[in-house]
Amino acid sequence: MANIILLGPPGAGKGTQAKRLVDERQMVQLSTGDMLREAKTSGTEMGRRVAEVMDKGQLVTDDIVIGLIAEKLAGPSAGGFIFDGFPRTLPQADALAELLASHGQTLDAVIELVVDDAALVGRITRRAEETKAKGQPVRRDDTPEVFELRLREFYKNTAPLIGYYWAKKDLRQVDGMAEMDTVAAEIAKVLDKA
Ligand code: B4P
Repeated sequence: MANIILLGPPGAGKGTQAKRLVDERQMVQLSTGDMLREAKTSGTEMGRRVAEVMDKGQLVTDDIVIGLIAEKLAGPSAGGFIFDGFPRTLPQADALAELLASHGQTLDAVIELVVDDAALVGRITRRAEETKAKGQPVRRDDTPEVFELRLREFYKNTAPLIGYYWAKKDLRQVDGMAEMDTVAAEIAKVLDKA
């Protein structure tokens, strides 16, 4: 059993790889993006505030996101937790360390998916086009304009976590530019050593 973080810019493939780990290793995916999208549709005051922030490409406040994760950590962890899109700020990283310790758990690896900016924009544009072609609602933050802001938030608030986990010797880098199966195989190698 291993608890891991998938770290990387928006569109790096965190959600894509987390879903494979759920199927292949019975791990539990904790995606703050999915939790927040669910909150958006809840019709509550919190959901309305979350929608406003996400649709502008900004980060939701730490207290809301940490609260969502704290609730899930009390549940079953099966093959281990995959933190997908969490933490995204240094206070979130500190909160995660405390939460794991309070449940007698450890963090086994932080996997950074490395993808260049041009490829990220291409993926998000493609996702929006494919979703539209299927007649499904397109994510409001999957426009080139909002994506630009999400990327800026990443470099400002989330990229410092790379150095933070590097210093703790937890960071493992995986080439996220490769095909999905190749990325999955590289992640599997990290997990097998964790
Ligand atoms: P998220 O839901 O986490 O989403 P994401 O950044 O878009 O990306 P992900 O990396 O999961 O990309 P995916 O696999 O889908 O965040 C959305 C928003 O929620 C944030 O902007 C923020 O507002 C809020 N939020 C979430 N967590 C928060 C937190 N902790 N604190 C504060 N706010 C928070 O892949 C994208 C596309 O690429 C897909 O179409 C996929 O098919 C394709 N793809 C994936 N891997 C590929 C590969 N190897 N090659 C080619 N294409 C690939």
